[in-house]
Amino acid sequence: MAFKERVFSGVQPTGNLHLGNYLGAITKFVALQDQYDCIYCVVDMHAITVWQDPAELMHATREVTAAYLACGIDPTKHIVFNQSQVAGHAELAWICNCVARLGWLNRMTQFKEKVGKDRENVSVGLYDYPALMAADILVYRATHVPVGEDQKQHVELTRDIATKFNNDFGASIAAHGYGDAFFPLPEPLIQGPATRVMSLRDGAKKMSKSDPSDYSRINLTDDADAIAQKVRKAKTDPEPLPSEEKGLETRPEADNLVGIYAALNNTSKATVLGEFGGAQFSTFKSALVDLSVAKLGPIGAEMKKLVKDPVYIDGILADGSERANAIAAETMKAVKDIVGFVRR
Ligand code: AQP
Repeated sequence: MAFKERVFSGVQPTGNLHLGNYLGAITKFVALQDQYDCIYCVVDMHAITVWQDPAELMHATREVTAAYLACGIDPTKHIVFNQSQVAGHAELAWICNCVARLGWLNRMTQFKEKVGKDRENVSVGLYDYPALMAADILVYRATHVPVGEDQKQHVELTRDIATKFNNDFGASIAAHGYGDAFFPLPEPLIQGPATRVMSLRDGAKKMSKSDPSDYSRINLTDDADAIAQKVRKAKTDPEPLPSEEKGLETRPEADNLVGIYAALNNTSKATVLGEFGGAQFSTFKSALVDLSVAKLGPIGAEMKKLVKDPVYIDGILADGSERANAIAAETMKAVKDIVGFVRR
């Protein structure tokens, strides 16, 4: 069955939006606007799977919205909203819970990495995060999901849930006139030289909002001085840059910085090495500072301006939520019929 092409993705309002979120996700969101109908969500229900201070959660929700706008997402042509304003996410998550198998969730590496040895004390919500993410995508019957590499497994789980729903309820789906499949199998869109941006302090660790060291990441709201300091202090090795990509294979920190440069400059690692091969890190880092400040400076400034106007931001989220809800409510009506829930 052919599905209408639609993009869905989201970012958690958990503070410290960073270069990884920007290069791995938000730049992709912006680029896809020309080709698809896009729905971009601030996933505040995902955020509370770990404790969030309520006032900070509200601020962070507005800040992620400001980042979307400052990076160039058009909320009039597309949909920008926060998850908790559309009840369909939670409603469909329950159905996804009942379709997903425990063994599938037990395999999720992000959960294992996040909880470490503290498994008994984390929230049930954190464990169930991927089922809610499946609902986020499926409630819009989205076909494409731009994400960083770390979310690939969750999109694959979404495909498994969609497949099992389509199979389990196949007869009911056909009887209600939806053909042989109600949910599309969404494609993860993970491309380019910075799908997994690493910590500036440790080339083996993902750049992350929750890293205790602020020097591990470049935040979207960092000013030019902070960006320069962080790039200059970024861990490297004593060798000059190689001229070929192969030379980066055993040098994770160098590989990361070259990938960041390439992504910010919209080019490939090979092109960057063509220019900087043989150069010392001091030369390359100066160029990276200039490029980062040129690209991120205007975004940070616009974000700071936008968050000063919460009424404007809340208006964008309210309008987006209304339009998102119209789509989600249609899906939920159909899902209830398919599952066999009596409804008004
Ligand atoms: N380091 C990264 N490189 C590339 N993409 C990344 N993303 C996150 N980190 C990187 C992508 O950004 C989008 C939004 O992420 P999120 O906020 O929903 O969740 P996250 O992956 O848990 O982000 P963090 O920063 O890593 O938070 P913590 O510290 O809580 O673990 C997603 O598409 C993600 O792939």
